[in-house]
Amino acid sequence: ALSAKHVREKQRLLVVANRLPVSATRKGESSWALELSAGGVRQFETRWIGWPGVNVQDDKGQKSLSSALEEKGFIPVFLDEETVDQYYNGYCNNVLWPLFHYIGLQQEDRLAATRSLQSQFSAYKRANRLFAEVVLSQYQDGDVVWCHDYHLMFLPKFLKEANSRMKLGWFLHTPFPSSEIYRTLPLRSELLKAVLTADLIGFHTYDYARHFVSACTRILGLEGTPEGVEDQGKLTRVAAFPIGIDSERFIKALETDMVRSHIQKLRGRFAGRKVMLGVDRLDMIKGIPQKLLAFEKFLEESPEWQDKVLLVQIAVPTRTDVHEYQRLTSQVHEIVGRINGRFGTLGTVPIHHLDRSLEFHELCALYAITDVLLVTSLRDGMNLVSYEYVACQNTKKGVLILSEFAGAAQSLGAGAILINPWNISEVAASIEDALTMKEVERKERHRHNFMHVTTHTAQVWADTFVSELNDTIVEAELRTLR
Ligand code: ADQ
Repeated sequence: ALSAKHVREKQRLLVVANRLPVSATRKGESSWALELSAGGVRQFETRWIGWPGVNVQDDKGQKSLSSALEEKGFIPVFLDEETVDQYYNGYCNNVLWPLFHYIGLQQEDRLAATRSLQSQFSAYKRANRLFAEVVLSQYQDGDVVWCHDYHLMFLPKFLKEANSRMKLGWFLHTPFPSSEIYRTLPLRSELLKAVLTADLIGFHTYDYARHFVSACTRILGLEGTPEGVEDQGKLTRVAAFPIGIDSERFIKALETDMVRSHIQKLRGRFAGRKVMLGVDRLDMIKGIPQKLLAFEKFLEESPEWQDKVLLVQIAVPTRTDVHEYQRLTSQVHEIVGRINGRFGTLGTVPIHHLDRSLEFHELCALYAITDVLLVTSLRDGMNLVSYEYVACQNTKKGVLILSEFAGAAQSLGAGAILINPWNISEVAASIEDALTMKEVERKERHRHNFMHVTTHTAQVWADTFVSELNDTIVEAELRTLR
């Protein structure tokens, strides 16, 4: 018979991301209120490692927050303000984020940024080292480690240097740009080599994976294979793992009294008009000005719709301290003001624009009553808002207008109306098509999308990535035995 020590315990998964999926508020010297927002991976005991999003420098604060978090399986990485500024605001958000989204920072901004690049890059590495130290303090033999996103491209390297047998995956949530864009990054090779130390590298789409492999072949001179990238006989697997949402959570929420009564309220408020919706973080990549201009063009060209349709645009401000983002906010406000001035009446305005985030029940109700969702991202890793909308549309069967530059276009393309957000006339025409689409067609398109969203869930995504990571290791071990 097996003795107790031979019975295998659940394998552990360490998920490492810049931000812990939690928001922590200090209530006293040693007490904290935590709001959690994370699932796990089915067959694993999951631990989360990341920055808690608050600046805590005193010992008492760090100790008490650590123990509050650890009870929930969260391990904090504390970063000081200087590091957050240089690593997070600097290298991550001002260098990698725009580059990965093909955002041409104005020449002069990019030139000015070049001067601080080296110190930001050092801070980036320093922060990645801090993450590595915390991961190593938690790591036990046999654990699987899953690193996330562009904030942590050095983490695989630091971890493998400390323990070459660690099973290690890295997933990018943003697009990976064409190698012709990527190669303009001054420290392009170091970053690529660091990521390549992982055993499995994942992207949302095949295109992003292909761009990454091209960058490795063209910049590092390595060999790209259908499996991934090969360097002196060592293969790093590269593949697409499209993310999903917890669709059940949305579907169940629609049955609750809170969401139902909210739906009634919204229906009353918007009675007699078709509702179009946009839900985005107020970010350059989301194409909010383009969306507004397309809506304006539609109202101009289809005056019969002017008092029969409205656009609700929810735009959560992010990075409000950054100049470019302030400029975007004013630009959006100016366009909204102009359109409402042109097409509004004493009774109502065509655009309802909110600069804030919504509670979950408000968001679900809004998704449920919406006739047309407008996603006009100029680049977007995936875009989960489009998935959430589909999950909430089983009754109404509304239409999704989706940018071809969102990763979601690869998965929801057959059910959505795909658009190029830069072509304002095309988007305006698509709005008309969406508003007048016959029910049979709406049902058919929705059926397709709903099937995808409810089967390709976040859970399936995580399970698939992690089990592929496990298989990759086994294959590599077999190869070395041969
Ligand atoms: P994001 O750029 O944040 O994510 P997205 O995938 O659309 O974009 O997810 C946004 C999330 O925030 C959604 O769950 C949405 O409900 C929520 N949200 C947005 N606006 C909100 C509001 N006003 N109120 C409340 N909630 C709001 C990054 C990449 C994406 C990629 C994801 C996941 O940029 O391309 O799909 O990671 O990998």
